[in-house]
Amino acid sequence: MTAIVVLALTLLLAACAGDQSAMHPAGPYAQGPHDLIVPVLWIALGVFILVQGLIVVAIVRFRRRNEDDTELPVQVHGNTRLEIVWTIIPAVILAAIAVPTVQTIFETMEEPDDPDTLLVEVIGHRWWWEYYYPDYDIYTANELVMPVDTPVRLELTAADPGRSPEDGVIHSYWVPPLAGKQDAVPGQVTHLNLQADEPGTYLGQCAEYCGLSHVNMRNRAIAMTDEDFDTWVDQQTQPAEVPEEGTLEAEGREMFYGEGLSRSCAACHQIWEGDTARAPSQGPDLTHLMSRDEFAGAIYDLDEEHLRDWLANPLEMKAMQPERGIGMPDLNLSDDEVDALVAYLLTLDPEDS
Ligand code: HEC
Ligand SMILES: [Cu+2]
Repeated sequence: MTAIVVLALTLLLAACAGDQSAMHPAGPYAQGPHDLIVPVLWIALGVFILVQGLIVVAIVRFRRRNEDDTELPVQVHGNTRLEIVWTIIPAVILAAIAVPTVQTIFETMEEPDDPDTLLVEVIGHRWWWEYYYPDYDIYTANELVMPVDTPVRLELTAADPGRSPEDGVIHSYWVPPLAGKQDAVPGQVTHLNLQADEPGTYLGQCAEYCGLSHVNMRNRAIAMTDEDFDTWVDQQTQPAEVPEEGTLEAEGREMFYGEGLSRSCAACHQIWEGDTARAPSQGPDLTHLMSRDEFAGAIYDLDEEHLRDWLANPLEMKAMQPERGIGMPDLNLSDDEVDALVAYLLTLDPEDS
């Protein structure tokens, strides 16, 4: 018995650990909701103790003491004064909670008036997040890179069948330490404000069940100092470098564009080399892949070993449905092909150039 209680408590507390918790707000748009949750929890605890306490008192005091105990307690059914009291008290409590709640909703939804506000377009896909920074023409995936102490205004939507074969489903954007949740709906634009007070990495998770790999649809917000953010923008706006001819990397690049493969990677992924306009692609933009820390919906560390596994066996790495056009297909690559492709992908690091 004790073991079960300890286990349950541990699991319960584990849910509050780490930095994916709304109970550790790290910016004003999370602070507002947090400052509502805490007093409401205390009020709810008070109501819980009162109601449960009365039940216990009733059970003990009015229990049937023996076979002959037929005496009923005083009946209060239909007592007008009591009815009024226990209607008014909850009504007052709910009204008292509603006023600051509505106020907070308006405050957190309002377009920030800070002229430095960064606009980012977000598209929920099965099962990863795409980011587009219209001011800089930057495409990236799964990591929302943002400057610290500056409001970020997200314009959210979800992939719809018009653009890719994925059929449209609703996702929900949620980075608990920075803001509440907001649905991302195909064919519709919703908004969410975020802001981080301190540089750091804040964990998030898609919060609306969206199919097979919903659980593998994670996300991160990375808040940087203004200086680091400017450097990041500089790097991301550079085209990818083309590897020197005759190298393994160059061979990988050829394959990326379909040479010798059953399907070209470029059909679904963009690696922008500066000679065309940047455009959205069906899968994540890979131009500066290696500037990210993790991949595939932020579930794997982005390193050589995981990339190798991903290309060799994507369907074992993540539950996807390529037969329905969702996720990355298995292209049956040989070891040599994986070697060349991985060598090329590893060059996609703006810090090296
Ligand atoms: C039919 C479209 C399609 C093709 C073809 C395809 N991919 Fe993908 N790829 C995707 C999708 C969709 C994802 C995102 C899957 C997810 O995270 O759920 C992805 C993810 C990736 C990622 C991880 C990116 C990230 O930041 O999460 C890499 C790397 C990658 N693909 C490389 C390749 C390479 C190399 C090829 C060619 C050998 C290739 N892909 C072919 C659709 C495709
Ligand atoms: Cu989702």
